[in-house]
Amino acid sequence: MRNLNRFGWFVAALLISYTSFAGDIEVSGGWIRATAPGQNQGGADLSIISKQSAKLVGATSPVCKAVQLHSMKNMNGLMKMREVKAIELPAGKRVNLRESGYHLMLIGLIAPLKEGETVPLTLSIEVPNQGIVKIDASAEVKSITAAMPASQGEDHHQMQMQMK
Ligand SMILES: [Cu+2]
Repeated sequence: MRNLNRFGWFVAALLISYTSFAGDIEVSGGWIRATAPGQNQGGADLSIISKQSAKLVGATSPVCKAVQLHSMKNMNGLMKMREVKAIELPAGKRVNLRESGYHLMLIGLIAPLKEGETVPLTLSIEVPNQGIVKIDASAEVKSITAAMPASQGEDHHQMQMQMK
């Protein structure tokens, strides 16, 4: 999974749009907060619509060492994150990661993320009868103070990370 996707960089440089299509799957609205000094990880959000039921099973990015799928749960007032193996994409339904209690965790950022930059992401989506489909997407780096959607306003940095 450590495949540095140079082609992804190239595509990201050409496209200002944050929507990408691959067959029957559309990815849009990707974004991540700019990082604070010393911060080497961050959570990215995006939305996926798949015409047939599928599963998001992984992601990579050239800007970090690894990308994990994380779920976020409120446990006795503490937000806890943990890695999940897959995120279900019901047929025809728009799945926004944040709203569904998930995010992409970019771990081991190689350089700070600055507002206005574009982070290339390659998503691995398991589609019945097609195996794993790779989709190039991107996330816009927004201001460090950019707010999460209303119900998910908890600051990512303050969450406890619970790894198996
Ligand atoms: Cu996380």
